[in-house]
Amino acid sequence: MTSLIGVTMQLNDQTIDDFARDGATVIRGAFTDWVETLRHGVATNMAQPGPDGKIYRDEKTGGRFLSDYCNWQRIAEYKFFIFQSPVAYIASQLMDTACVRLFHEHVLVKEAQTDIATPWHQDYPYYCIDGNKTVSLWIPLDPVPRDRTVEFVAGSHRTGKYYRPQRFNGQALNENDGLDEIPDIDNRRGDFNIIGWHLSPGDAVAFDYRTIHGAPPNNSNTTGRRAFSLRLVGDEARFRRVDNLVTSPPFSEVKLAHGDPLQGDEFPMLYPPAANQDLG
Ligand SMILES: O=C(O)CCC(=O)C(=O)O
Repeated sequence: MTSLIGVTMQLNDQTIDDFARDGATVIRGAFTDWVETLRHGVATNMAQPGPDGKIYRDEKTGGRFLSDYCNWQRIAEYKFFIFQSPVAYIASQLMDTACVRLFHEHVLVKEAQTDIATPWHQDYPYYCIDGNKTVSLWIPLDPVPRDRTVEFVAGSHRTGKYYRPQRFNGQALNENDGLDEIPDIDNRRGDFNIIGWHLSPGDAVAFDYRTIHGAPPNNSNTTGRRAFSLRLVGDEARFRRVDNLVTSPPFSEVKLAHGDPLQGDEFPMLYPPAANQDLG
């Protein structure tokens, strides 16, 4: 499978500036044509979660929160989207990079009546990479009103501060990582510049891996909240492996050493298209 040369979508300067300043921005209608494809992929993913997939349950209603990642090589629709949509070109503009590489995809589904919040966190300290050029594109596959959408602390990507990663059930990923716990943002919302947007299926929210973000429960009685979140990196991304520290995703099979440029089958080059690998 190769990228279509010329699959492009030009962002306006305001969007790029907002991303640089706030560490998060919204891109309306970027992937409307891809919603059905991604919904099919997510249905397969829900039916057959991968080895790292986690399902959290709302004990009262039975509503499920599925969090799963690194399935793009086995789910054809994810692969098709990653290689054929304008997503990598959009990422190159946001990160201002000549090259865009795949890190992984992460799928987060909150069924209707799932009273489970996604805790505030930064993605960067969970990851096995170093690099300043990073972007996730969080693409909702259902309508998401403002009070159920993913939210961001504007500017938190520029502080140089990283907080202790915790699993979505509240357990620390690594007890002794030397990092501080994230502040209690929910009880001090007025102290932070919190931004977020109501979204339609196929919109995208782009954010830097360092930006603090979280998401409320899905308290809708009828509508699920499916999201496909694609993690991309730009030039200079390097593999980071710190002894005795667990990362998420674990990428335990990857043969790279600490400090190696990110490369290999798990992390294909997506942009420019000519540099794209043929993954058959
Ligand atoms: O979808 C969610 O609930 C949270 C999204 C998130 O944390 C992410 O994409 O990094």
